[in-house]
Formats: sequence, structure tokens, C-alpha cells
Amino acid sequence: MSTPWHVLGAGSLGTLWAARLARAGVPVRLILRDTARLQAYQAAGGLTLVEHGDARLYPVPGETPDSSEPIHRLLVACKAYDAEQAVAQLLPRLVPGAELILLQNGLGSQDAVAAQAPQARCIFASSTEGAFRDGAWRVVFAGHGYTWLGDAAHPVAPIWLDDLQAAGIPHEWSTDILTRLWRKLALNCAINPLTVLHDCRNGGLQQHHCEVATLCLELGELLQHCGQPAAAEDLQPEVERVIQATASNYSSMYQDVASQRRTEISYLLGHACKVAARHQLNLPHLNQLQQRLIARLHSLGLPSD
Ligand code: NAD
Ligand code: KPL
Repeated sequence: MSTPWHVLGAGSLGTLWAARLARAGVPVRLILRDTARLQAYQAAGGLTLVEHGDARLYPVPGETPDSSEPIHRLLVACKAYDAEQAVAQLLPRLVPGAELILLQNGLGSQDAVAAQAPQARCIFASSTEGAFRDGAWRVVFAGHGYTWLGDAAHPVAPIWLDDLQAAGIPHEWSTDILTRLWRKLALNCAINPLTVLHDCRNGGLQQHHCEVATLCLELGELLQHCGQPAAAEDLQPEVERVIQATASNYSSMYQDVASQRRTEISYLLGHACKVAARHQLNLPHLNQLQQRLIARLHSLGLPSD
């Protein structure tokens, strides 16, 4: 039997991956927070994946973090702000050379996880797939996309990419995963906070062209300074293209705020501002954007970290 996948974080992306792996006959275990969650999950009989309006149940086995089974391969599908703590409780179960696949958006959480698990190989991922939960243990596959995976320290692709192939998870091994993550971070910084501040869909930013352009200039400067010139290339035209292509959508940050959920600000705009400060780079508009966003989150009673 092939090496089992453990999936930490039974949310939208975690269950989307777990259901597709299980469907392909790949062994998968879902790690739930505690016994109460495990019992609720077991009562539901498994995960339901809704695809093209068709709902199917996959009885993926569940367990709690304190189970004794060693972990060889762990998909970390928590939000960026939960990843470090969630992985910490599993450290005693990781075998030497275990592989961690980190699905978090933004930057900062991956390094924090890698620092506490030096015995593991950490693979960073960046995904354009879209999923949301429409009920307990039910996930809707909302947007087909792609997942790039890479390991900045070891460029050799792992053998288990075959499992993703078998599961129909569109993916590509990337030798420049940090560039991809920085590029996505820059796009998110140029779009997401402004949609919250202007209370608009992505397309609404067409009315704020100058503000977007100024942010792109500063983000480009930051990317150049932190050794990511490729991520800075033609940033502004791409941001404008994404704004147009996703004009009727609400950004992920907008949706988090509208649903009174904590945002991943610290791993997006917060990370950009922190790295700029470390490089003693003065980026006034980016800093001001961060202050405005923090003030807005506070006014809504939401955390700003
Ligand atoms: P989510 O909130 O739906 O799921 C996260 C899950 O992790 C939750 O079920 C939560 O209970 C669980 N969790 C947190 N701490 C835990 C712990 N200590 N032990 C066990 N479980 C724990 O989040 P998501 O939407 O799946 O997003 C995950 C990451 O993927 C984020 O960084 C997000 O930005 C990124 N992403 C999401 C999508 C999407 O469409 N949902 C698309 C691209 C990228
Ligand atoms: O990824 C996005 C998000 O909403 O998080 C886009 C659509 C690119 C906007 O930044």
C-alpha cells in the first residue's frame, strides 16, 4: 500500500484534497481538532464533495492529533494564522524525513512551520483552486484551477506527485515557488485591502486606477529589494488584468470581512510591510494602506493580526 496522506485542517481546501485523494484509492486520514469534532465527523459518515451539482460521500477515516500513528506525509490545510500551532501538536508523530505540504496563502507561515520541524521536508504550495463549505463536512468545488508545488531548498520533485495525478488534482512542480508566492502576495496586496476599504467587488477598483497603480509601483520596488525581480515584472498590467477578469467577484479578504471571519492580513499586506521595514525601504502608500485596513478591521470588531 502507498504511504498514507494525513490532512490537517478539515476546511474547504483540506476536504477538497482529502475527498479527491480518497476517490482515487490513495490512503488518507483526516486530523480533526479533538474527540468532539471526531465524533461529529464520524456521525456524518465521512466527507461530502459537491462537484457540478453532484454530491458524493467519501468515508475518509478521521483521527485526533494525539493518535499514535506516525505521519510520513502531511497536507497542512489550515489558515496561515493557525498553521504553526496546528503543526506543533503533531511534531512527536512526524517521522524523520516526513514531508509537509503547506497550502497556506501569503508568506510567513511556511517559514514558521519549517523552523519548528527541521526534521521534515517542507513543500510550499500556491493554489488557484476554489472551494467553500455549504454545510458540516460538505465542500463545494467552486473554481477549477491549478496548484504549484515547490521546495526552494531541494528542487527535485517528490514521487508522490503521482498520487495527485491519480486524484485528478491539477498541479505542476515549480522550481521558483517563492517567486510564485510573492507574485500572488503582491496581487492580493494590490487588490484585496482596497476592496475592503472601498466596499466593492474587484471590478470596483477600476474607479481607483491611480491608487492601484501607486501600490503596484511600491510592491514592485519591494519585490526588487527582496530578490524577487521576476515577481515584479509587469505587475501593474497583471493586476489590472485580474481586476477585469474577476470584476464581478468579491476578493477573499472582502468575503472574510463580510462574514466576520479573521483575515490573513499578517501573511499578506502585513508580511509585505514587515519585509519592507527589514530592508529599510520607505513605502508610504503600502504602510498607509495597512494602517487604514487595520483601523477598518478594528471598527468592525475583527482581529488585525
Ligand atoms: P478553512 O477555514 O475552510 O479551513 C481551515 C480548517 O483548519 C478549519 O476547518 C479549521 O477548523 C482547521 N484547523 C485550524 N486549526 C486546527 C488545528 N489546530 N487542528 C485541526 N484543525 C485545525 O480554510 P481554507 O479556505 O481551506 O483555506 C486554507 C488555506 O488555503 C488558506 O491559507 C487560504 O488562503 C488558502 N486558499 C483557500 C482557497 C479556497 O478556495 N478555500 C483557495 C486558495 C487558497
Ligand atoms: O486571489 C484573489 C483573492 O481574492 O484572494 C484575487 C482574485 C486574485 C484577488 O486578489
